Amino acid sequence: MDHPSTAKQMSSPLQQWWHTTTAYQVYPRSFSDSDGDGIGDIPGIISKLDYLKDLGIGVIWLSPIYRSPMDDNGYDISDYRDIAAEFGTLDDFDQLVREAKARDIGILLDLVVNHTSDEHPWFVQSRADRDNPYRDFYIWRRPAADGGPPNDLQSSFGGPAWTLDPATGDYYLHLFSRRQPDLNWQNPRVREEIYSMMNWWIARGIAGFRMDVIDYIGKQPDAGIVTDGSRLHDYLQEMNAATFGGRDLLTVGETWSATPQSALLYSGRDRNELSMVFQFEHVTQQWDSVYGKWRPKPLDLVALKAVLGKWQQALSTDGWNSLFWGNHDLPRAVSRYGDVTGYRVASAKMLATVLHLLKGTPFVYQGEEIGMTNVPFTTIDQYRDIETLNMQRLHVDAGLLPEEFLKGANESSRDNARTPMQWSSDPHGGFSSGIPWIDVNDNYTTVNAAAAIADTASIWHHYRHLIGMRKAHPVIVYGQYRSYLDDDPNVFVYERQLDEVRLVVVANFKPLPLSLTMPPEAQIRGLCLSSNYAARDRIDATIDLAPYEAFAVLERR
Ligand code: TEU
Repeated sequence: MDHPSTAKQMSSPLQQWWHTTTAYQVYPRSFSDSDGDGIGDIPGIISKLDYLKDLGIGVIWLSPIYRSPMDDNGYDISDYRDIAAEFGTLDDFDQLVREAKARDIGILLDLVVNHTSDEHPWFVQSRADRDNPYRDFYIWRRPAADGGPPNDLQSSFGGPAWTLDPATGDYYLHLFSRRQPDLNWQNPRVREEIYSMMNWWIARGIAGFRMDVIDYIGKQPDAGIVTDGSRLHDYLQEMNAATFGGRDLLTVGETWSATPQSALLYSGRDRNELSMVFQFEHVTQQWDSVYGKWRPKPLDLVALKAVLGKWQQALSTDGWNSLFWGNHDLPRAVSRYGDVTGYRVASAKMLATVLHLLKGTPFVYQGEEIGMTNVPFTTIDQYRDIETLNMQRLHVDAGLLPEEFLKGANESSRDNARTPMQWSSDPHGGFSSGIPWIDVNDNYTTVNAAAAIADTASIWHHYRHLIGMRKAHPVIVYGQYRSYLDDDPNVFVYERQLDEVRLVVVANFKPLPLSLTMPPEAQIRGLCLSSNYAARDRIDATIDLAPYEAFAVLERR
């Protein structure tokens, strides 16, 4: 096979520290509780930094830790410049930044600036009267002629995105819960306040930001436009110039609406916007067209490969990909894409292999590295998530049987990702000495970090190995992507190539042994870089794969 030798074009001219790093998402409420109140906290995170250092992590994304009434677990902020009491203090935070830095780990804050809490002083002022100087910090509209909401925009958590406020008789916009009023980004004072707050955190030594629903900030509610509003990219360029631009920070935007084309606008090298975005096409393509994630379709590997491959190609010479299977809003990766009944360990390792050898920055969601699974809650009372509880009410009111909703929630509720981190086989998985705010998954007695570290064949050691390989092999970071056997519904086969080095990755997505005929270009001999069964150092014309087997062979010409 004749590969175009375009090394210059492929080894990105602007190498960044976050190209070789692996990120880890901490959901503070569920990570580690130091004081026994059942809620994770910052001292708890500090106590686990060595664990993350051992895993090889270079940066931690913290879900929100700011002061908040916790209507949406901190994605509703009432004070951007303070820490929620249950998580600790600003001193704790400064100590976290220092201790992480001492281990070469950066801290990313979650920037939630599409909306605030309704308890934020800006909103308290804003709702007080029409002439208040803060009125225009939020989005207020007169009722429609019939007294109803100004238009039919819907909240992500169900129901209208407008709520009537009795104080002035106007409606305010909230694209999430009614306790999360949307900020008015068209108001320059709002933008100045946000930028000044960002600089305040940057001065405390953070490594960057994950930006919550950042594709919403250009919204044009009167036109029914939520994502990709006409001024979205102007705002991001303005933000970049006013805050993190030129400071070597990592910025990653959460953009459910992103396409490969818009991803280049966000992360293109001459755009001065963000380092990268989280794109969700591989997630949403598995949702039902009517019931969305509450009725997910069975995994379609051909479609999944097509989406991942499309993003690899589209951002191959400009822009940058993020890589992830899970986060705090998504089901557990091994439950969604793997097999937790017979092949939890093999399939979790297979998924990690496929993801970590792609081009982009991998994000590991807490617990993924030990193969934590969805939680089989048996009653709705065990759920805590506002989205799940709202949706349950709406669906059951509309006639769905509660047990049917529960089935969907078992597969798709955000709480699957939010049960406490399983550290050991101690009570409550070693997460807390008190009663956790949400039930621990019963499988903590076998699925836990202590057991995983003690077993060199564990999922944890596999992650650690892959994270280390990324630092050692530029082909993983910068190699050109090419796929094979695109129409095969069982296996994912791809190649990465950089200069004289080639890496071929083979992964069986099925709980069955398979015999595979490999195209001549994918047959190579070299070094086994990763495997979840016996090591392999060659790919011949035919190969037999074990259930969920995945391996990678590196060849140097
Ligand atoms: O999520 C954005 C978002 O659109 C989610 O509501 C998503 O559609 C849903 O969770 C998918 O199941 C971000 C945060 O990640 C999420 O935790 C927050 O609740 C939300 O913004 C509001 O801040």
